[in-house]
Amino acid sequence: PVESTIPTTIHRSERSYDAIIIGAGFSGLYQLHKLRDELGLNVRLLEQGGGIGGTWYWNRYPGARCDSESYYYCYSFSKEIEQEWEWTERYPEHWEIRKYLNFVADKLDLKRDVQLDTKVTHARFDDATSRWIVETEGGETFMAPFLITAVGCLSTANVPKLKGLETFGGQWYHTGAWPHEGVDFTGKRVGQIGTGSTGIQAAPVIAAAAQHLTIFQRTANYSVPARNGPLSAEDQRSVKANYPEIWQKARSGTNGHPFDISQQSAMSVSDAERNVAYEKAWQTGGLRFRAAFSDVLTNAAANETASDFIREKIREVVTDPDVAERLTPRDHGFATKRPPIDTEYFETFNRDNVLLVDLKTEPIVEITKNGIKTSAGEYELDIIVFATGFDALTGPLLALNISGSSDQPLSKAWASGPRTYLGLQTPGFPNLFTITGPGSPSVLCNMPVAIEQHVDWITDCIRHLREKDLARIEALPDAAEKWVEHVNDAANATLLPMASSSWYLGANVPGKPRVFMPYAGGFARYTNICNEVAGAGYKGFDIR
Ligand code: N01
Repeated sequence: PVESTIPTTIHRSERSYDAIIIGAGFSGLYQLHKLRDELGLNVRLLEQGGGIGGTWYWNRYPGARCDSESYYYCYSFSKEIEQEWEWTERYPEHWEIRKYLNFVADKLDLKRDVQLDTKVTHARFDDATSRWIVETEGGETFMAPFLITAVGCLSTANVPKLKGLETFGGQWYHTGAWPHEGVDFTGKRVGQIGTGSTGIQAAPVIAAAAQHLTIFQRTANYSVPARNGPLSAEDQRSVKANYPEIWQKARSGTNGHPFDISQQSAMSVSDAERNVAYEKAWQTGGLRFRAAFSDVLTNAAANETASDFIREKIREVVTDPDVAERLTPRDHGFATKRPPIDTEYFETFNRDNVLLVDLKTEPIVEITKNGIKTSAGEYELDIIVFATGFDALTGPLLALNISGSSDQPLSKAWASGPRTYLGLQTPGFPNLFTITGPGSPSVLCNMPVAIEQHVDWITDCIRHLREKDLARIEALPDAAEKWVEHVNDAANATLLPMASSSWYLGANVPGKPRVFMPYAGGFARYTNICNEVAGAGYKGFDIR
């Protein structure tokens, strides 16, 4: 079995810890290892799910696999783990990532300090004792001077509030909370809402299994072929022999991926040369398509060349020109929203059992007992799949009901958008660290690389405090103010804020403040800033 048993005996009397971590995905597990095994702290990791894996515990929808390549969607901190573990495919499927995280957790004996099925409902900083008091749905209370959230950026499912959903006579599922036993689509009429990275992965697999699939698309999306496939023994050997260079390259670039970004502007070459470069990148497949030219994400004209190349590919692949046109994105540039990668997504629309409904021309009016009713008519369905994304970045943190010094709620501190210093801390919330928090590279980076940098920084910071016999660290308002400004400037130096329906901006959740949340200034630059801050005695933080 993928998930091995975790001891359920908890020392119920022992409620005080040196640190509490929330979340048992890539972040939380590594943070536990560092604090417990390197600093010797007494740590409790609380996890809502019934197993470890974080996002990969929940996301088991058909076709769910990582868009980063397996050989670098993993930890780099242990040579032993790196050499022992074998990935089977270029892009790992969800079960293989869970298996990997279980392998790591068993190897490091982490599970004894992980408490599963434990949903945190409140976390409050007690000024009198300088401790975090964490409460759970089960009525337990935990205390520790340090609280570290490792709750991920895309873990709060966004199920749109559609009129009549409760009247639907069939089954409905959100991809981010997929039933562990799977869903049998055989003979079923399925409706899928959403064509982001998730929907684009799921649609071809659902179409192959279901009697019929209707895809409800609000915003047409670009996608590049993933070109997934098994890894050969030679691939494995070569990666394992080259890990030091791979990690060095991943950390020294803008996005934590170990591939080179072309130094050439898309505008500096002839149309023919440009097409050759895009075609080569298209054949290679995957997220590295963005790296075909240096300025795809910074120069609108350059971006348009990439967008046009993909639009042409859609027209080549999709046989019905009307369907091809409706699938062609025109309201945003390629990769200004997180670019999906796919296995036969556009080809899926050539199947006889697949129908595209364009919600821009016929919006959803309501969900009925029998299916989905748009302004043009009713589509009868047995199953509805919501591939409608997440309340990204801030959602998982706000869901914890955190209140800081003087009982200030995080929801109030972030009422007009997240305000952090380095994405690591928020003024008024002493000793609270947010791994891959808003204002850090997080989702614009290969996640494990971003996570390791944050965890290493937090660990060094806590070590520093303990060595100096200091009890409290808190981001200064001024430093956070300047950081938020810098995050905005970094975003505005790119084309990223221009995609008006992007979850980077919070635009997918009605009522959410429109603020560009991740740090777009580049991973290497960000790391240097964090190191400088620490090197200068934690400049911008109040430490006492
Ligand atoms: O979510 P999304 P996702 N009515 O928000 C539509 C990561 N990820 O789960 O664009 C109708 O991107 C919405 O339409 P619009 C990755 O970072 C990683 O696909 O807002 N439609 C959109 O089409 C990714 O970016 C991997 O107009 C509605 C879709 O639903 C992130 O997760 C795999 C709607 C949501 O797209 C999120 O991806 C998958 C409504 N009311 C995901 N509300 C791997 O690396 C929303 N939509 C494995």
